[in-house]
Amino acid sequence: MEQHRMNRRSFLKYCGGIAATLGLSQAMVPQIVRALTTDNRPPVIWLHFAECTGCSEAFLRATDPGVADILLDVLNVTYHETIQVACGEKAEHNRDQTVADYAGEFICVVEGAIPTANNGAYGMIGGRTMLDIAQTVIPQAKHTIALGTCAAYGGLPAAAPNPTGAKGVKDAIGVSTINITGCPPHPMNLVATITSYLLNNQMPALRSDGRPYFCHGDTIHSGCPTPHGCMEGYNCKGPRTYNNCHQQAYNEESWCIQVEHQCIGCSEPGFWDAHAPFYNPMWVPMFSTYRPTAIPHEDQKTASCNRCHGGGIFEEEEAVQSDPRRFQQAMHREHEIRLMTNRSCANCHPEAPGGTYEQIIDD
Ligand code: FSX
Ligand code: F3S
Repeated sequence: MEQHRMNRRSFLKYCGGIAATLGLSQAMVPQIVRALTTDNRPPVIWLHFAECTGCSEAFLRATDPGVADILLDVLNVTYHETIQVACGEKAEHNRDQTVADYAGEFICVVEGAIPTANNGAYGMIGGRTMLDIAQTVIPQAKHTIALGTCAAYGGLPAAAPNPTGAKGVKDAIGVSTINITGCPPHPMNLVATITSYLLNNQMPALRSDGRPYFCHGDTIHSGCPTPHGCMEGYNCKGPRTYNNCHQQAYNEESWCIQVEHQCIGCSEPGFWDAHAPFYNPMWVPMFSTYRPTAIPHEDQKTASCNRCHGGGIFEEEEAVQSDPRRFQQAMHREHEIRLMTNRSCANCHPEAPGGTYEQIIDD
C-alpha cells in the first residue's frame, strides 16, 4: 500500500463500501483489497462523447478517496480524456497507442452518447467523428461499460428532436455494453462493477436492459426515506426508477430525495423525453384535487394559515387560481410540503394528506 496515495485506513473503509454496494459480507473485504491491489488489473481506457461530463464530475467531486486515488490506484485508468495532461495530437496519439498496447485486454468506459446522423458529423474530436472513434476503439475492448444514461441509452443528447441522431453506445455501434446509469451515475457503481469483475473474472449479473442488478435491481421507492409520504402523485419517478441512490449519497453528502426534490428518473431508458416535463404535472393535481373542496379562504383564514399564505402569497394564489402556470410560479415547494404534512392544512384542504401524517411543523 505504501505507493498508494490513500492511507490504509481509508482504503479499507472504501473497500468496505464496495462490499456493501455489491451486497457482499464485510468478510469479503480482504479479497477486495487483494483484487484492487494486484498488478494484473486490466487497464481502463475512458472515452468521452456527447455529454455534459457530469459523469466524470461526479468522480472529481468524490473526496474520500479522491479522484486520483480512485482513477489511478483503484481502477488502473491508463487513459482519460478529461483529466489527462496531454492535448491535441499528443492526446490522439496517446489514445491510439494505449489501445494498441492493450487490445483485447482493456475495459473501455464510455461517457456520452454518439451522434450518428450525417455519418456522425455532429460530434468531432481531433478531426474525426465520435462515431468513427467509437467504431475503431470500442470493438477492441474486452468489455465496454456505458457510464451514464447518455452512453447507455442516449440520454439528454438524444432528447427530441435529436437532430444529431445521438444514440447510446449499443445502439450506435452494435456492441454489448454494461450499462451503469444515472445522470450522473454514482461513481461507486462503476468501481463496484469493476471490482466484481476482478473478484469473479466475469461482469456482475445484468438485467435485460444491460444494467447490473446490484445497483439497478430495486426502485428508489423501495428504499425511500422521505418522512412526507410517497410523492408519486407529485410526479416523483421513484417507483419507476431502478437505482441505488438511497444507499449512497453523492459526494458523500446528499441525493435528490434527501434534499426534498422528487426523483426525476435520470437513470431510466427514455430519460429525458419520457420523464419530461418534470414539474408542471406535479402542481396540477394538487390544485385541482384540493381546491374544489377547500373551504373558502376568507371564512377560515387563521394565524396558522399565514405561515404558508402570508406576505401576499395568499392573495396572489386567489388571483392566479385559474392559471396553473402562474400558480406554479407564485407557490414554492415548501408550501407543498406543508400542505402535505401540516395537520392544520387539512382544516381547509380536507383531502390533503397532512391530515393523516405526523405534524412536522409546529403550530
Ligand atoms: Fe450524460 Fe455524463 Fe448526464 Fe452528463 O458523461 S448521464 S448528461 S451527468 O455527463 O453523460
Ligand atoms: Fe436520478 Fe432519481 Fe437518483 S433523479 S440521481 S435516479 S433519485
